[in-house]
Amino acid sequence: MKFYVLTIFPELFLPFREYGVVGRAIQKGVLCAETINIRDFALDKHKTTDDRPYGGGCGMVFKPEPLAKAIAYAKDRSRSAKTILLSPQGRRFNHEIARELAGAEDLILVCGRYEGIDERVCQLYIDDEISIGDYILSGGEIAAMVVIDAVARWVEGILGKTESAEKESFAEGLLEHSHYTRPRRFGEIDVPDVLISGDHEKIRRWRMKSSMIRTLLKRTDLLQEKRLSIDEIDILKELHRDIENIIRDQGLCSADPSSCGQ
Ligand code: 4F9
Repeated sequence: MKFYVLTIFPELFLPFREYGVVGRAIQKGVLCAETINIRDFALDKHKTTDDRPYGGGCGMVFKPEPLAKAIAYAKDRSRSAKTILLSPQGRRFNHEIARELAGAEDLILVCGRYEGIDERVCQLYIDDEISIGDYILSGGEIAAMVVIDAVARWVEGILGKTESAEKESFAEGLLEHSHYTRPRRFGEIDVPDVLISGDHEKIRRWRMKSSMIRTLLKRTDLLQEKRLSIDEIDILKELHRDIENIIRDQGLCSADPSSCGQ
């Protein structure tokens, strides 16, 4: 899969392309992220890429010509590529969109700067707009890195055998279970016994429960949207019983404090 990243700051992508999962994928040749400097397509000797807004007001606007020429150059290199603008006005990026984009051959990512890009470039050249959240960044570059990183994880041959995007958090509609590694005791907290028991079925169920508890506490919305499996419903019922028992015991306590030894 190939990304063409259109930016006035290609240097920002240098370390990003060298390290981690993205760096390894590029080295293996499964992923390509080519930066195209929009400034190279500026028409004047000062290589200007911005101009004052028609109608007045503060801030500058990305000039249409260099941007259009840079997009045309990328399109020439890959005729099937979709052109995506990173913008706070786009559809909100999530793991489903990451998965969808990973199915594309090539993508052209346009990183805006200044107050925005000339509307006519949007109308003529942009196929899709993506936002990574409701805030204004100083440019689309960091958003493009977020998109490339998340999309890359879904591309065949990028994650190792032991890491699988399918099994990751969100793919199954739940948050991931808690993780532990050595030492067995840290900060006076022990690793749960079940994880040392060697009983794979118990471990699987413990992880499922941990995942359900985390999702329930931190992202109830995910749990409400998900179609739960029979096992997952069982775990929720088990948690429900646990909570009811706690409340019942507390109830007894407040009704008759002496019964709790107080
Ligand atoms: C892009 C913000 C994507 C959020 C681009 C200024 C942006 C952004 N998600 N902010 N330029």
